[in-house]
Amino acid sequence: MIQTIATKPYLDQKPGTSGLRKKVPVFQQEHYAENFIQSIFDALDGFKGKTLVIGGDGRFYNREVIQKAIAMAAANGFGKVMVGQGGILSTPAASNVIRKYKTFGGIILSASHNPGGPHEDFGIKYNAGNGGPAPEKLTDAIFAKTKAISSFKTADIGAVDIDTIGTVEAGGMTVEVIDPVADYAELMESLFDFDALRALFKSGFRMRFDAMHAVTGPYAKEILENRLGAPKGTARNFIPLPDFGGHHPDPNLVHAKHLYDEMMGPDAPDFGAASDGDGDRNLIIGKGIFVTPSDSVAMLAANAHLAPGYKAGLTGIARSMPTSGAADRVAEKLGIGIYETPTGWKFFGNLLDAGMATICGEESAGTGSNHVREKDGLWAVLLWLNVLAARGESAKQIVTEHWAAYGRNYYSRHDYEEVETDRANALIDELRAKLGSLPGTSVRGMKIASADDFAYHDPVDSSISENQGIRVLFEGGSRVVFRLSGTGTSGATLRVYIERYEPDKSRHDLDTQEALADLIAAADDIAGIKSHTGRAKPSVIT
Ligand code: VG1
Ligand code: CO
Repeated sequence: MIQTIATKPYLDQKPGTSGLRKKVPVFQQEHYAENFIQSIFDALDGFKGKTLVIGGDGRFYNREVIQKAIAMAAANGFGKVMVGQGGILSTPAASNVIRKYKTFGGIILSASHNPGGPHEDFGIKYNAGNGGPAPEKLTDAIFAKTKAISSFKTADIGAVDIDTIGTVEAGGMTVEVIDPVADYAELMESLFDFDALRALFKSGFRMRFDAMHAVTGPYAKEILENRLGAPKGTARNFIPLPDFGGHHPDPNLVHAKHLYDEMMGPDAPDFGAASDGDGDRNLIIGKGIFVTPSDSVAMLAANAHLAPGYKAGLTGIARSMPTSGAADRVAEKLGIGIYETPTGWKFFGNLLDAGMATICGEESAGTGSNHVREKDGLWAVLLWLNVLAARGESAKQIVTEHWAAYGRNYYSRHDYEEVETDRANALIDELRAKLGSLPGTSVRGMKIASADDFAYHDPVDSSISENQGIRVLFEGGSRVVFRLSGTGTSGATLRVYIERYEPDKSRHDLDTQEALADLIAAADDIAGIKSHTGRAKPSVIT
């Protein structure tokens, strides 16, 4: 049954910020997916007879690759695979299954917030036994294997039924099809005060959760409506579709604008939220107020002790470098550690495993904790609900009180998508070349205090990750950060992150773009964004 099939390397299989992401037609090339999966296995040791978790966000091509992965796992000697029914497992749910059943690791098929469909995006990533994304050392090893691969192993077992819960034998290996929601719902129930949340909904609290036709639909239905008694219709767009209904499953102010508009409208529900393609991101909008992801991390950290799972307090907070410093002020007040990592959840794993951080967050709508080793969209929503229930206040009150206590970090990210790669690289190269000469100079009346290319020294394993984003820091604490996306699949995406701290309570209700106008102009002066990209304005502002 086991076959060894000759193949040729593809040279473009370098994992990015979160796994390998390419257009579906790229993945459909002969042996393209097989090469990458075999390279994952070739970079690992000691999995013979062990269990592999396989699941995905249900996007186009998910089922096909799941079948390939099952057959290859059998041929490579895994003893068992656990696969989500219908091929579905949200990224945080997969992380939980890996941890709960102490499996060897897992393969997650997703391109996350990127669109899906025959001409859109697909992705594959590997998560290790701690439930977290493969660290850089491993992704580098996988990439090296992809460049040298000459054959892969698969088993001729035909299509395995992944739609019926239960256990079957295939190719000398056990395949267990599991309920994708049950273990995750149980975990959430162990962390949050479900009685208080049921009482909240019973009291007439209204919420809207937009699953964006992506993977969190079944999770939100089960948890919010079935277990917590939220009215039917609370979860919207809850059926996962292979093309996400033709939309970007990216919960931001552009792609979830309908939700924003509803939350700002006269008949807004009390609370609005959305999640992305694979369920690890969250968008939080209170009635009449949008909560910036960077603020959300800080506010959740400041209030987490109100939820049963965190009543002992936090050991530390970690945030990615471009994420605003709002969380730093909370850590300072709590007297706990604060860690600044490069972009991408894989950098939080060591801190979480070592017990140095309890809550982590990224400005890109990613928040999570030590309950799994991925960011977790629904978890963030439930923690917000638990805080609202415990404090008996509205989201707007909580946000404004937080700003009053800690000051407000005005924050925005400007994305220039699908820029020609050469032009984007030229911008970064030029910027890098002049970093040394920037400190001490002034732009738009603001003096630059320092400028560098962020390098991370992991305090747990001492590894060093360089060139993780260019920071220009001004006197007084404002900053602009520039980096190129590592998740896009066509051209280059330039991300510009802009932040200004405002301690003065009487200046906490400015429009964000206006509050940052000088810095936005300065970013262009410093990096020549318009001239390099040829764009007059960003494609997406969040
Ligand atoms: C983006 C975000 C980053 C996030 C990554 C994966 O990466 O900026 O914070 O961890 O996506 O998120 P990049 O390299 O494009 O900036 V997900 O929800 O797409 O797995
Ligand atoms: Co995601």
